[in-house]
Amino acid sequence: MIVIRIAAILFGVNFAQADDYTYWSLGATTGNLYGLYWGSYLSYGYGEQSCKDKGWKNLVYITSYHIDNEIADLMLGAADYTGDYGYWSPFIGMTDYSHEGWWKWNDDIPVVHQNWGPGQPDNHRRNEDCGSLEWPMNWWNDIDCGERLPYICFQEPSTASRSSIDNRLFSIRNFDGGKGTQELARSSCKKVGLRLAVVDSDEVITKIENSRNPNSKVGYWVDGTHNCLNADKCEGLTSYVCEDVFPLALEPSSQDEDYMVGDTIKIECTSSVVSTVKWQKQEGAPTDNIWMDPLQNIEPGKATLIIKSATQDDSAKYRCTANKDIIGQSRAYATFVNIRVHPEK
Ligand SMILES: [Ca+2]
Ligand SMILES: [Ca+2]
Repeated sequence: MIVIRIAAILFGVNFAQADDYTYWSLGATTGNLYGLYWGSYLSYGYGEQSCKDKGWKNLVYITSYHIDNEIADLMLGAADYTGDYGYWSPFIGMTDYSHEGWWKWNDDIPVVHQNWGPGQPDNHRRNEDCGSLEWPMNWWNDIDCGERLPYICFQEPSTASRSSIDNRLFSIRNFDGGKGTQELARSSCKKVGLRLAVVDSDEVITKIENSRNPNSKVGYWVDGTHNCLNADKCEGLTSYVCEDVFPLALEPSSQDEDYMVGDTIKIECTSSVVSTVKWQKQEGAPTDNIWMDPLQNIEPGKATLIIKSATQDDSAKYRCTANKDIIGQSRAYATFVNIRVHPEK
């Protein structure tokens, strides 16, 4: 029987200088997740690309007044978070550059719901083809696409909150100074580029419970259908559980582990987020933990393991790894495939 375990695991977290500041909020009505980025100001095209590279759908599409309200919540939260209550003008995902005056959201969705500021869009100097949000007015302006601005990314709930349990990563953390509130737990997760774990199924509870020290009697703050786990009362807790917002998924192309000597083996490993992906082969005893780079073809977001004429020496555990950078931290993910090369009969 062929069994492949696809386990995304977290095996390294490096803390480095944050250079991509972000603030997230979950839309109360739509379930969309929004992220405001202000670490590096980008032109419209680079902002759009940055959203996609980070695993978001795109720059935000504000297609209803519900989303206007959710964006207001995001911006109010970001102001509180940064202490900056002044003027912000982040890019949103709309342009009229293909046809002057015909505004569209990036996926060619016509702009029906409108929230323009007074006198906008005015195509000032005949050179304003990209949309921005003007805060705290919370209305839109058309602006030069080459301006460098903060930007708002979004993700719809299908992938924001319902990604496979295998790919969701949770980490239990302790408050620096003893006890803390759920609100402090939320902001502590955000500070390291995570969110307070969203409990939306029993599987999530099982996964978190399996990752805690079984002897621990400590309760944890979470979000979602429960406010805390492992505690009689949700108060005075010293720990909380953070969750990666967009866990990176790695998918090997082949479910086939068994080969014969002389076979050609090609296994692609594809990442759900644009990142550098690479195969490694385990050498020596498993406890030595030595990983070497085998022959492979590396492209953005994908690596293809190539074994041209397999020998029994190629029998080994292989891992496909990728890194995701978020708020100046690098998180490493891996998925494993065991290859067995059998002698000819
Ligand atoms: Ca225009
Ligand atoms: Ca304008």
